[in-house]
Amino acid sequence: MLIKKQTGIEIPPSQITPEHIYRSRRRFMQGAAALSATALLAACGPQGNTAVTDAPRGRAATTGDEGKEPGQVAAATDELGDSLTKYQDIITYNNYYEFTTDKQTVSFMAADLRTSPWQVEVGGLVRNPGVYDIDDLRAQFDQEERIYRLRCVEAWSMVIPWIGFPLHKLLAAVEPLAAATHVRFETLYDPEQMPGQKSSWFDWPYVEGLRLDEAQHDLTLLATGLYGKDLLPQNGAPLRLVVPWKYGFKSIKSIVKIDLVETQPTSLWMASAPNEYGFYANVNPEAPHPRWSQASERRIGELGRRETLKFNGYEAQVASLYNGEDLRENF
Ligand SMILES: Nc1nc2c(c(=O)[nH]1)N[C@H]1C(S)=C(S)[C@@H](COP(=O)(O)O)O[C@H]1N2
Ligand SMILES: [Mo]
Repeated sequence: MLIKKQTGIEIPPSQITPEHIYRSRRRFMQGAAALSATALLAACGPQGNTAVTDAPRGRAATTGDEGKEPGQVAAATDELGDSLTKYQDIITYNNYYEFTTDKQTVSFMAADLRTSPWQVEVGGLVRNPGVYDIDDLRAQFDQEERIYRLRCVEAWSMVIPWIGFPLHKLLAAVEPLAAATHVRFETLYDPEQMPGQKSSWFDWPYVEGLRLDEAQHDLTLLATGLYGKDLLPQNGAPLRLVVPWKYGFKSIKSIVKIDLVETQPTSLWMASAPNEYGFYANVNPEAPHPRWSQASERRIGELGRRETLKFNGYEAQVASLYNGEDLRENF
């Protein structure tokens, strides 16, 4: 296996937007429009249902370029003015234990993961269970760009321009039953393709969960791409969750199953180290991990450290989800 550190051509974020020639990214303009709203993080209410009966709009055009260059993005910073992390860093510094625990080797190990065809089973306590082809998900739900901070519990962070659609749109389409209180997500289980799953250190497949109101929050995204391109395997292709106010491990990759359930799901991390990883995992600088502080973080691409923000900087949007709850107790 080839293990070498990649050193791509570095493009300053400030140059990405204007100079790049627009390359047939379907719905890019809608994405840009959605971005200006989400970049300001204004009112984050549900935006209405997208019915299953919507006419398919055809397959997303891919760039046909599996190379290591970023595609078009709509802004060079997040809403706090922080620069986007370089594409090269986002695709070469990864956590994906199904392949390896070595962050700089994941991209090589995961390169051949078959991400097409791909189906996602959505069921459990819903009125309209269904099996969705990834192409249908892309076609049925408008793909928008969302620039989010990603904060790993290991205390490094990035700013990533995702492409995807809010989970609440898919939930509205399947219609959760009144008894549903939580959403449970599962990653592909395929030890032949994912050699890390042969390790008995973890109880595979990777599982994560959200409370239903968290899952329905407009910030909660199902991502299909980043930097204007389809996701690469190392980032969780073809479909991964992104919950920007929680530690990165909640943002489960390569999802094959989404279930509405009536009890709090036990995640892979809760099962493997219950004293270290809780269900909520909201970013909280005042609640240290048992083995290290969470007060500051290392932004990939920057020197030095920066202070960690409560709820990863999304406090205004999400604090009301936890009114009256003990955030240190619900770690
Ligand atoms: N299936 C699966 N999802 C996963 C992980 C994993 O090991 N397996 N790692 C998590 C962790 S710890 C982080 S920080 C993020 C990293 O996402 P990135 O590699 O796209 O930056 O993915 C999360 N999702
Ligand atoms: Mo992480």
